[in-house]
Amino acid sequence: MAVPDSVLSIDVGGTKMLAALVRDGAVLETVRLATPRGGDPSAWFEALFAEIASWQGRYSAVGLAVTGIVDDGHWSALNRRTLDIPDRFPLAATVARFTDRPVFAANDAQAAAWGEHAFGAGAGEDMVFLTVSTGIGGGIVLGGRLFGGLAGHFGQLRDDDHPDEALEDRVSGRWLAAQARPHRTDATARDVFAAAKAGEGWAQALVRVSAGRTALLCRNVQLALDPRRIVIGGSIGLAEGYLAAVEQALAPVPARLRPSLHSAALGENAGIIGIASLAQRQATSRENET
Ligand code: ADP
Ligand code: BMX
Repeated sequence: MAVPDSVLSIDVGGTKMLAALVRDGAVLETVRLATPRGGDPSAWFEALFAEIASWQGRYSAVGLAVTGIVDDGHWSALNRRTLDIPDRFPLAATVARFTDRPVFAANDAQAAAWGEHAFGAGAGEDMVFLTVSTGIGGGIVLGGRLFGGLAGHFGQLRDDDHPDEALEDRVSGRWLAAQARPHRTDATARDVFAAAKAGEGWAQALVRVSAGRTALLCRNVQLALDPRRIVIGGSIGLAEGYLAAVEQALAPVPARLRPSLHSAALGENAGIIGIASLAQRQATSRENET
């Protein structure tokens, strides 16, 4: 039987899980579920694999792009508010129970950085990817190399004024939703953008503050790594008006210091496309070793 050339990609964020069949940087099929945000992650994957049972036999490898840090196939949260994962959860081994294909796992934003570098707005150049989503994640690709480990976890930055609070807790979707509560009960970040578009001043002010903080982060990233491009993704980063607000906040910055910002060309698929490429590469190098 011919070996299928697609990869099963699974992206687990703090808000949503996306599963997809990906071939050569193109998404063939997708399934979306809300991230359960509680209980045993084994049950999340069991439910997800039940949902995509009909895809069995159509993929040669499995790629997992997850919020949090992955060390030797073990998954942990850096910020439990973004997603509360049991410490050193055996991610790769758990998913291997549901498939006979090789499994490769990485951080979601690092995978998305690779996707945008290879197939999207990174255009093969030195770049930093930022996702503004449930939290804030990031990935760095310099000289064609994707940095792993903690590299790019810009949402975890702290400063003197907020030593106990990660930057993402004052910028991301969770923050926008929490700040919206006095104005509208049960508001989501998406509702904030809808209200801003409808001309509501409180919502416009929240988007401006969040975008201003993202702009400052981009300015600092530029000084640290001097990438040719900073690519912005995530549902907040891609929401109407957000990138323009970040650009506006950067307008007074001297030209030599100002980053070149681009919207993620792969949109919400950056992570699943990136992890497919990384998983395929890993599977091929293992085959060559044997
Ligand atoms: P994840 O963090 O799971 O990767 P997202 O990138 O979709 O997922 O980010 C989730 C955050 O984005 C949530 O705060 C959600 O309310 C918000 N969000 C989702 N869709 C939109 C939208 N169309 N416009 C603005 N915000 C959105
Ligand atoms: C947090 C951190 C990162 C992740 C980023 C974006 C956890 C659980 N996650 O900074 O590893 O890349 O959020 O994640 O500590 P998302 O869910 O917002 O896409």
